[in-house]
Amino acid sequence: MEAPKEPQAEARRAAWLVGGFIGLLAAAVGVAVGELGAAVSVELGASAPNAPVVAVGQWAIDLTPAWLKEVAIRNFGSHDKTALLTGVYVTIAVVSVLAGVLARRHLAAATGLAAAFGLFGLIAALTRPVVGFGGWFPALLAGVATVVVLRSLTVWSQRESVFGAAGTAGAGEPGDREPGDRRRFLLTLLGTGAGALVGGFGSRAWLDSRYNVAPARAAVVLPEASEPLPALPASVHPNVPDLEPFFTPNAQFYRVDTALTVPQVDPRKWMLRIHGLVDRPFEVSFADLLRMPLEEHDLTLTCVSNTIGGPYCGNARWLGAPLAPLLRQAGVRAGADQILSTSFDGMTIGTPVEAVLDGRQAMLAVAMNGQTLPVEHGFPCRMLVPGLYGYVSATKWVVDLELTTFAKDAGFWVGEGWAQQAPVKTASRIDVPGTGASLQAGTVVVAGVAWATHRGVAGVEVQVDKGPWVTAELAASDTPDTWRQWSYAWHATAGQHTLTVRCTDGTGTLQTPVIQDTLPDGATGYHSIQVTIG
Ligand SMILES: Nc1nc2c(c(=O)[nH]1)N[C@H]1C(S)=C(S)[C@@H](COP(=O)(O)O)O[C@H]1N2
Ligand SMILES: [Mo]
Repeated sequence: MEAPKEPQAEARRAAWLVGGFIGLLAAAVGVAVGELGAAVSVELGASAPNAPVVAVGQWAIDLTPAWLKEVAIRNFGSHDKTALLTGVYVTIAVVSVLAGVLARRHLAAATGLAAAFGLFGLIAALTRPVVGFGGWFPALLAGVATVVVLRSLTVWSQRESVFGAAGTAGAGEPGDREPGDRRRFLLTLLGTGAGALVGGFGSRAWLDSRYNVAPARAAVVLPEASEPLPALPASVHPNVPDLEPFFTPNAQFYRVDTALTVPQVDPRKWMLRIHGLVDRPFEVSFADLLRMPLEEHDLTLTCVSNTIGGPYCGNARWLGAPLAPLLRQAGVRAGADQILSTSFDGMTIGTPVEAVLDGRQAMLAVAMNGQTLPVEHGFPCRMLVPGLYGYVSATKWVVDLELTTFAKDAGFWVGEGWAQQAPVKTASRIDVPGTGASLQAGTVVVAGVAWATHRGVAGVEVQVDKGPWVTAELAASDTPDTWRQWSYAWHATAGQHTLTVRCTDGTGTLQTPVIQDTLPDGATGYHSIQVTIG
């Protein structure tokens, strides 16, 4: 009774092994052909090529509910995109192994599964905000390639001469089959795998080099501002070790967006359209923009997803064209209460017209801290409006400004449950020492930043345990649109201590202690840290 089981079990194992491997191989070919398709579509002139894997990942981002996106941003930080793509690849691998095994018994069903997966990629590509040849063509190609490889390798592997009709691989009698046929089959598997690797990575590399605006960005000659700002006095920064600089270096500046791959916008083709409820719609090219009188402005940018004490806040010196004169040139009609901006990658952001026209320095920025706008931060051009969270004002890779009404369409984030109007809330943060630090008794310098963008910061106070609030020393103020750094020399005594910070904005309003989550319009509450003094 026992003996016949053995070959059967072995056959099953072989079926899983061979089937699973064929499935994986078919998927690898599909992914590689998708990359190749994206590369070819760029050569054929597509402006927004999207390998199907990226389209699926991007689609997943768009489908993710706001709260989950929040969790992802918090837990993965800027690695969220890598994590997501890894998830897509792992899913593809698992499904393809299953399809490969299934194919050995039910080829039609497995074909259906592979086709459905390909269709999924196609739908993901077709529902992107920017749909074009570069989206559907690679997905279609990938789906077809997967199905063809899965079917042909499965059928071939089941030939008597390769692994036998029932998939009985292994030790069989050598006389049964032609060893040459099996060798040819194994070589084909190997060749297909190698081809997928070389083709996939090669296409990706080709795509990255062809579809890459780094050289165009490097070639931009930035004009001077009409009235360049002076260098700031050293007194804007308390000289405390480990406290970040007053201006956040571009490489350290936080990044929050829904773009899985950084949009590559060719400045020679870039056009900004200003239209909608205006008397005189017009378009500006990048060259036009650089010829306008540009201004410099120091501005702190914050994300509504920033939790209390969180890192999604940065300060930079921006250079750009003031936005208000452009709106006046277009002639905003009565009733238009919103600028609905659209980015190259299809993001829509709604900004109150009033905020842009009330005298604050809203701008179309082209440079950040003296460098051409980094690609991740919106090259060639992004919008900035002092005093508003990024999701209602700071459109990166902006290509379109439509004057409209909030009642008609309030843009992407509002559809996700975030508030329509979102002025930056007053916040303060202890950066030094870090929470959990162990320090010596004596003078401990506590320092950090506080912001109440566009209202300015008038005071910062620190509290030790349940003690009285004591005034911290404020560094010099730049403008009300920037954060303000502060420090406090604390006479630390032995034991565990909690330090808390709060600030008062330029209108004299104290930061609220009420704890509120980031959804729907920004977190509130005081930031605290714990330290041990020895
Ligand atoms: N095109 C585009 N622009 C965008 C976003 C986006 O997802 N896509 N995110 C916005 C949000 S939520 C913020 S906080 C800022 C962040 O800008 P940064 O990445 O340069 O720091 O960009 C805004 N502009
Ligand atoms: Mo944001």
